[in-house]
Amino acid sequence: MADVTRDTLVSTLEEIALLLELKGENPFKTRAYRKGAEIVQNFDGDIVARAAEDDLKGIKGIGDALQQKLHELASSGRLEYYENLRAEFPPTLFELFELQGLGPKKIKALYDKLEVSSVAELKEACQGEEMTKLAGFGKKTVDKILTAIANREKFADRFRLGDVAPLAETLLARLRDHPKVSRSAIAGSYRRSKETLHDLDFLVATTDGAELTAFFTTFPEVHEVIVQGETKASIRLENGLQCDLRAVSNAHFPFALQYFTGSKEHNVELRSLALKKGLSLNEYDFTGEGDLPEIHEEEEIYHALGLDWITPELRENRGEIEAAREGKLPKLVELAQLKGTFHNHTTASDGQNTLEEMAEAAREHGLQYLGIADHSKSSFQANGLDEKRLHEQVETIRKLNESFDGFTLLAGSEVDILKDGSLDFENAVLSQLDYCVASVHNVFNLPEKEMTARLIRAMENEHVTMLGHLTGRLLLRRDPYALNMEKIIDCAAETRTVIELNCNPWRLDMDWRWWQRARDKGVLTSINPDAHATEQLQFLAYGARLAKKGWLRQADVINCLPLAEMQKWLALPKAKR
Ligand code: DGT
Ligand code: CA
Ligand code: CA
Ligand code: ZN
Repeated sequence: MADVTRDTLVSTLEEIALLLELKGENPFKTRAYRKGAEIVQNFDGDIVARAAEDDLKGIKGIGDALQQKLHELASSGRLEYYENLRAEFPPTLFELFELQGLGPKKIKALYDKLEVSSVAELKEACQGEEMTKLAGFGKKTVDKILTAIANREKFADRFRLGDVAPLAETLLARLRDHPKVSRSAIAGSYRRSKETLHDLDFLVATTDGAELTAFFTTFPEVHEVIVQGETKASIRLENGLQCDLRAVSNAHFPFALQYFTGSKEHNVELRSLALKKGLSLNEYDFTGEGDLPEIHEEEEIYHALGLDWITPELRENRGEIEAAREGKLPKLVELAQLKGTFHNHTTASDGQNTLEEMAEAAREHGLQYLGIADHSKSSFQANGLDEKRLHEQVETIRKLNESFDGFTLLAGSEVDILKDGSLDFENAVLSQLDYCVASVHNVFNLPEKEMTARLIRAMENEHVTMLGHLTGRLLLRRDPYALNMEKIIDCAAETRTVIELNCNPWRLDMDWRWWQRARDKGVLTSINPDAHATEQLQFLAYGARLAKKGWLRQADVINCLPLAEMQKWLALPKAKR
């Protein structure tokens, strides 16, 4: 069954409303769906579970017809009414729904007045004259649409690490379990934990390449076989992701693993280093005059070149080879070293699980503490808490803590950074909390100077423990807002403000390329899942991978501190941290 979340319910109802509107249905009907979407979005409780159990009676604004549809969707993962409705429109119309900044009203105007029903048609319309004749489509709007289309093209054929990882591991396990496979791996950008990937590079050691490529091309997820040979196959999956398989002998496996892990830039450096030692390195072997090193494992290739083994995450030719030669590679942080996390949501704002459920899940994860940082009042779209509700939540947390043994909830807030850099709560309110995450959730389009000043002002507040999702980027969807990163990092170092490493696969923000610099200036990080549901605590694994990619060590990550030390650290004034 498809994974139904609150978002699924909300976006399905909203889409139904829009499709009914496009059909010219009675406005009362469309309004009922739109209102329903809003109620589901803001419902205080596990609306998905209640819908699945057909327990929606008495929720104001959700009538019988909507109840029945929400139940069907939540319990089966499908909604026949919605599927039939969609089938009445050209499938390309739904591309428009994915475009950043194109709301229902505009889609309706484009569809009704200009008969635009695909991104290609929209682009054409933007480049012509007709668009400017439409009300609400001034030059600014048209430019925005063109940017969104350009982004869509730029991001085509790429996938977010977290979106493909579960499937990648499933496919790998299938290869690993094949009786004729002795070793297997996913190399390429996946092994290097890049935040987005073009394709997956599977590798197997086997005596029967042809059998393995045949096996691979008959996986049920295959949409299209691109090539299939004796040692190599490429497939495209139903979700559009390309997967390559290379079958090699057990003796060649370490070389192939090294080569196909990349990066290309890292490999170029490595090969030139090998040449200086009279060795030629390729994807199969070392070749050269005289005695050749005997290689069974990938790490022995590095050792043969006088290097320490380099974690795949670091293989980007950003100083790792030199560090490996000098024995100066950092001991990188590991997932298992995380003792707690700070940025998590509950049903009090836009999360899907209650405080108790989140606490239980964190304990099951083996965490000693879980920080609750629900949204603040200005994030009304996320049902942000006002001072009164925040105060009640803090009281509830303190009470719950009395019932726990060996586990603690921390009371925080993800407080909005307002346009001028002031915060959504007064200091008197913030000082009641254990910590505070400060984030930008609106007015993303400030010029660089103003946006930088806005964040600096927030960091200068004594109560701001850390900045949340620093640049606001949504991978493959929305670019970061304009920031002077050097200044931000300097200010974080001076004010002792932590910069979060947000592990949501859509964010992975701050970008890994900046961490080395931040770390060298003494900036600390907190690896935070920004969990809006219990299962999203799993995002910590992506955070750990990206932290490695940023050269971070255990000491750079505050949530590696055990609870008691963490509390001592939080009790210090910022300047002493
Ligand atoms: P992407 O774009 O996310 O798939 O990134 P990669 O790094 O996985 O790139 P991919 O799949 O084209 O190739 C996998 C690895 O194979 C790459 O990281 C390094 C190696 N490789 C591929 N082509 C070349 C090449 O022309 N020269 C060198 N030195 N290495 C290559
Ligand atoms: Ca690749
Ligand atoms: Ca590839
Ligand atoms: Zn946020």
